[in-house]
Amino acid sequence: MKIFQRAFHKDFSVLIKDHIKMWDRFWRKTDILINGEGDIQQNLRFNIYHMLIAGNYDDGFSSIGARALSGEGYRGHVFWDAEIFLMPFYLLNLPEVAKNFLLYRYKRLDKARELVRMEGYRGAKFPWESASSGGEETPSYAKGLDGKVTTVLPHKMEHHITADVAYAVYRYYITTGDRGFMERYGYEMLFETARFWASRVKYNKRKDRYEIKGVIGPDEFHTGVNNNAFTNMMARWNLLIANKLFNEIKKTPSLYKRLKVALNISDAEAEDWKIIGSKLWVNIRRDKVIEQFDGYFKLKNVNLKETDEHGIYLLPSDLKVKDIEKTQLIKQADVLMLFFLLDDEFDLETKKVNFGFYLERTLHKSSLSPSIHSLVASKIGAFKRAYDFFDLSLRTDINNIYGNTDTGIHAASLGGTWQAVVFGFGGIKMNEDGLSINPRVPSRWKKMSLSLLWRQNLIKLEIGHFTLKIRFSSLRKRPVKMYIFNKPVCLKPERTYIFKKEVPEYEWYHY
Ligand code: IFM
Repeated sequence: MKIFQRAFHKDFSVLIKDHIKMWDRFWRKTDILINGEGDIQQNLRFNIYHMLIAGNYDDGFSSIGARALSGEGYRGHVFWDAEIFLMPFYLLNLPEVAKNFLLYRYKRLDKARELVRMEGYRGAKFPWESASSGGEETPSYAKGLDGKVTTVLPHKMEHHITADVAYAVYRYYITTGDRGFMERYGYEMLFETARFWASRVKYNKRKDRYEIKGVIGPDEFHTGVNNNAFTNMMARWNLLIANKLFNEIKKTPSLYKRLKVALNISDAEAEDWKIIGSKLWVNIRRDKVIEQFDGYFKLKNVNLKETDEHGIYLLPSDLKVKDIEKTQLIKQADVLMLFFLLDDEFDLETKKVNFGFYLERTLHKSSLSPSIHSLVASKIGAFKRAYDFFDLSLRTDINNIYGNTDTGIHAASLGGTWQAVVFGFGGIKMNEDGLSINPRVPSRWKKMSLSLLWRQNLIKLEIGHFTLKIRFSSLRKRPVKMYIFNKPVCLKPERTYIFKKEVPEYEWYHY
């Protein structure tokens, strides 16, 4: 309000000058320069522009809805799209906005506590679709693939959102190093979400393992499934990180005492998080294929053949929409999401085998799917696929790929596409012990240049096929540890370093 009042009293010529200056600053911070083909640069800027106009810092009053600021689709509701798909763009460019995403959730933590109490669980559980109050806003009906309105159950079952928010909290912490945030909000969010999972699991005595029954994973074609691998692995991560952090804060007795008392957590409860997390069940076949949920392998395997003009598999004409759930066909990346979020927990072979397996079964009926496929394809060296999926994701709204851009921009695909460029092609990874950069620039591009903020260091990168030029400025003037082309290095501020990559790895892996 104050900003508006001040603006009203200013001369237009001053306002326009400030406006241009501000946009200039935004673009200098966030632009990615591509020396490459066609309209890629323009389309990427279209993506970045839409993220820039939607990003805000309002002390957690709002977050970003599934259609950003451009339309009324999903009634402006906030999904996991915000923390998992969009947030990384802000995190590495405008961390205050990323913090705002998390404050939005924190300010609704009491509501999330109320949600679990109503369902007989403990801790806090975020709603699948969230708006102003923080209550569950998901409608119980939606249009199916055939255009018919049917009842849906994500509000009752799509529980992975709770671990997704927890994951974003920790990602914010390792990227910014913002301990103040953790002490005021972050630990509480991680402990309360772990508590939810600890009450949500069921112990299978006969098999000595914990299970999570009756959920919907990212693939919304299959409802009420047991042990969805993505949900279980994310819950496991949530429980284990909460246990680790709980033990870590013991080194700061005042904080430990304050949180223990405020949240009524005993040491034994935090130990249980570790035990439950370590025994959460995920079925991995001998050939390393991860079963999306219990019984998935027994479902009918449909041999997809025909594709549309974008190379996406078409639903066979003799398959009725109501029968999809009886098949192995999936709506969007589900198991593959694990390689994107929990990369280090899987070896390369597991990633390759699963990519091949699920690629043949995915219909990409959600705009969240192509960018994740691009990212995972980059990780396993399937570069042609990585590029094609990136290109498709990039054009989601410019080319109205899903036919519903009139209801708004697909926000998750904006952020997902950005991540396909920065984390996929740029090979950037935020690890606890340092930033890792292992780029694989597409063969069609000469180079790409970008900058990012890592723990208050502004890092500028120029990435070619064989070289990586890097320079950073820092208020703290301290050297920074990084991993470049998988080798540990310690770089000093205000110096230019050039690293050489020995082998270009174009398209060495084919799918
Ligand atoms: O969050 C997504 C979900 O994964 C698939 N359906 C659309 C939602 C909003 O974009």
